[in-house]
Amino acid sequence: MKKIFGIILCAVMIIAAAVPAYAAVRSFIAADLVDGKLNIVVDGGLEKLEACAGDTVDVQITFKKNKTISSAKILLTFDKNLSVVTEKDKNENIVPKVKFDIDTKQTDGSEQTWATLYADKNQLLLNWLTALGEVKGDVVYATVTFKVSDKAEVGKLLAVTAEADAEDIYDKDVKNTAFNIVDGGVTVIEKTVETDTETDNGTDTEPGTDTDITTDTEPTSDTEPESDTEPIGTDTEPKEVLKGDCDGNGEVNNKDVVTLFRYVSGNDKVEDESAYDFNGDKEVNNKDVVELFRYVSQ
Ligand SMILES: [Ca+2]
Ligand SMILES: [Ca+2]
Repeated sequence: MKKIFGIILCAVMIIAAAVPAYAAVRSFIAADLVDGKLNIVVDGGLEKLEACAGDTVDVQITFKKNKTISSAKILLTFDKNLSVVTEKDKNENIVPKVKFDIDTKQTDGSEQTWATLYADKNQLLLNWLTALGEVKGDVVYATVTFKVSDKAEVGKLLAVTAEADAEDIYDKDVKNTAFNIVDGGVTVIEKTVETDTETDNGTDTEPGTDTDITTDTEPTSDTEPESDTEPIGTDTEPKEVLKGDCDGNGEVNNKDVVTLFRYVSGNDKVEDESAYDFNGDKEVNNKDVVELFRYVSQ
């Protein structure tokens, strides 16, 4: 019996040694899912996610109890002791290291993804939609790679919280999907190899900011790219606006879909968004992207 236990223990240790370098350790801590809703779960919320100061750690956002979903725009706010790792994309642009894992086998290739990092605000905006398809079942939405500050205090929970606007979480019929958010985060653990450098220099204290769980705030209003010009043409003369012609070249085509998608994902600034509200509900969001995409696909 003891021998079998020993073998199992060895196997567990071998598996543990085989996990990637960030060596996230997970153990069940709580369950906080709500029935009848899409549950947007940040790693560390249901299972403890642990990492050492100075390590990188992958934080997954998963959809649980998902019946069907076609759009999800999620704003993450993370503790100041966390920073999003960046990398170069194909065009040598520095981009946040985000992998949208959502099951593309279920969609028809019409998905769009975008991640915008607001490093000064410790926020990351993730946007995904599929214009024609849908994704069913429990899936990983995205994986974000964070670096834990070298000065992060052992034992501290570095919170990663999520927010979403009701208008951006919807199904194939562009009907809003009720959702519940389970916030998460990374718990800082002691390094296994002791060093003498662990002096408490007290520069990393963030009183109260790392445990705030905010799910009910309006994410879009404060995450819109700050333009220094009036965003809406309140003082402009009424002029003929071609709905959906987001790049203003007089035609409505795929390029406008891309322009609009980038805009709602926080990537671009725009002076006049009157052409962007394609469905005319006085808001510019993922629904306009979908409707515009369907329009140009006809
Ligand atoms: Ca155009
Ligand atoms: Ca609209």
